[in-house]
Amino acid sequence: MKSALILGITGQDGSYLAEQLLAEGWAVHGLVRRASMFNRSRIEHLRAAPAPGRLTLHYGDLTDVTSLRRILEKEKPQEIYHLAGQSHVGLSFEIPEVTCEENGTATLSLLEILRDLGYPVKLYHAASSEIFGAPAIAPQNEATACNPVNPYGCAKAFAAQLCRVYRNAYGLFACNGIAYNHESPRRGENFVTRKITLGAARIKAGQQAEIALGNLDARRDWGWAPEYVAAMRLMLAAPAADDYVLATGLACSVREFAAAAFAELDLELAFEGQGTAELARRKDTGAVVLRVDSKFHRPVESTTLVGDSSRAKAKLGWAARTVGGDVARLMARADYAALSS
Ligand code: F7E
Repeated sequence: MKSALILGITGQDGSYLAEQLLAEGWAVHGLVRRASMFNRSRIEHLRAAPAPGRLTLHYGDLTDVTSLRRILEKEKPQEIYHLAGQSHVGLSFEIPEVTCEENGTATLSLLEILRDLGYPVKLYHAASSEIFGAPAIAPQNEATACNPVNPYGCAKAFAAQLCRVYRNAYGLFACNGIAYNHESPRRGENFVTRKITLGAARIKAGQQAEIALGNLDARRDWGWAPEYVAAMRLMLAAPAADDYVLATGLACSVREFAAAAFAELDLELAFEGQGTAELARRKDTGAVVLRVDSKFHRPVESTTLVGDSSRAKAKLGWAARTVGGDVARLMARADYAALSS
């Protein structure tokens, strides 16, 4: 039986990936942190239902190198998907050291383990569009220079470059998925898309009165997470290891994303900062006001992040199909359906 290890199995991408691998009969191993409260809601259904493959969870931690080495030596997975770490860009300004330890140094430790492993293994590393930060060109591709503007982007750039070094120096099959934002109803609630769609669903259900956000004009290239997870698998199935930009190629603003989500639930939306007369008119018609709170602003904002996935299209036959507003509509519908069931 083929087997894979997923670091970050309890996250959005890890849970979709585990589903896909188990459905194809793979044995799946996942690393989980011990915590006083379980954080396994995204994979609970996989643990409960008998899967065609086999799911085994191991206690461990990305920063506990010895435990990671033991799991790898014992289970000998053919594929490793490294999706774990501190994933919140805004928070990386508050906890830069943990962010760099988990996203940077821990990746180096993993590469060192793989270098000594003694059997061939394939590694997918979840790099990020944040390595480009404030890029000189748009759209970005695999050759675009790194220019991170936050601790998260710095750590990801460090780790992505080390994957390239280990690929070139030791022939390790290590791939970087330079993924742009990818979302789903399993997205954490402190990312802007989910904050919006869950907020809209709760407002519709009468459980919440308003949503407070940060920079409404920030633009992101938003895609659909299960499609990005499929790309990870294609990267490891390719004849040679390489880096790939995974993106839709289209960006929309937070404001536009919110408008699409609210319209999907037939809610009228008014933006704070809209001309006073227009705001008053909209409030009179019962529109929900989207408030701006400076506590959600970042010290520096990444700019013009939009990706060119031509290489993934040419070499893997992969292209994103679900884009921006479609993502907002799917998420809003799913969040409302879950609340009303
Ligand atoms: O912010 C703006 C915020 O936190 C998106 C991670 O998966 O994608 C993700 O990072 C934009 C930013 O995602 C709020 O300033 C406005 O411009 O949802 P986000 P992110 O920072 O783009 C990349 C590719 C990754 O690799 C990361 O791991 O939305 N924004 N108002 C807000 N953002 C948040 N979180 N909350 C707000 O209230």
